Amino acid sequence: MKVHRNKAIFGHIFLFVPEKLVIIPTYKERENIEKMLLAVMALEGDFHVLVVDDSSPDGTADIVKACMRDFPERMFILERAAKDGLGRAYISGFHWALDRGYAYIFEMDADFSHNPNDLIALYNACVAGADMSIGSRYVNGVNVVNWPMGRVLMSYFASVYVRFITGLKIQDTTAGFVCYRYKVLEKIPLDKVRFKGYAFQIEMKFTAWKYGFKLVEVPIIFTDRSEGESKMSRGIFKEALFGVMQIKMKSWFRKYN
Ligand SMILES: Nc1nc2c(ncn2[C@@H]2O[C@H](COP(=O)(O)OP(=O)(O)OP(=O)(O)O)[C@@H](O)[C@H]2O)c(=O)[nH]1
Ligand SMILES: [Mg+2]
Repeated sequence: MKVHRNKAIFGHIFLFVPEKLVIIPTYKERENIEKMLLAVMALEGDFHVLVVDDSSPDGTADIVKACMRDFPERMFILERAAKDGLGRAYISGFHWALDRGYAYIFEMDADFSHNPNDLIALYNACVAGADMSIGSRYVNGVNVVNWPMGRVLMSYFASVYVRFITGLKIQDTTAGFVCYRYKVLEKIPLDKVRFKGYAFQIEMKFTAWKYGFKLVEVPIIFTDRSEGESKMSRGIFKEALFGVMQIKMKSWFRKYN
């Protein structure tokens, strides 16, 4: 059942339609997920969580389901049959969130690179007028902890490159810590989004910007994962490198209205 936002606003008053949903995609996050879920549950402001797990072979989903017993109204899981990339996981999560009428929909990694306490700052930025707020590593210098210098430089210059090609006026174009207002995800044709990794993050920001939505960066400190293994791959990097040009070229033939 699709709950339209105007109905949802009505619902806030009469039916208590929930407001904030944090989507956390997981693949093999056994070491992190329980701690992360509890950190979000402990925040002020009744955040809900949807974990989108791609059948992690390490039992991540079982840990989530055990936690869900303690928070049946605020914690949910969407299980997908196979590992299919973070972009696709988010798209399924977005549909789930739109169907339920959440007003603010967040993206966040499971590995504590994003500090769950910063969800509140992202939320506040949207309440203050942003349509999409972005937890940004590069808005006040470079705020990345524990990444090797090579990876910091690569990520920083990737952002410079993306700005150059796309014209997007965002410092951290590949950021994956985001809050969308409902209307942004409702507007973007989600089934046309086809990238899976960093290019997915770029495409979402670029498309939101092209539709005229207001993007605001919120400074955050990003910390490298200390538990679990990295899923960063050459494929994801290549997708971003060439994907940016595709995103730009496709925009010449696309109408944003
Ligand atoms: N559902 C799903 N989640 C994924 C997939 N790939 C990565 N993730 C999750 O997406 C988030 C970001 O992935 P990371 O592996 O942390 O990627 P990264 O931050 O670029 O690199 P590292 O922190 O070095 O691993 C984490 O919560 C992952 O568990 C996937 O194919 N499917
Ligand atoms: Mg990570």
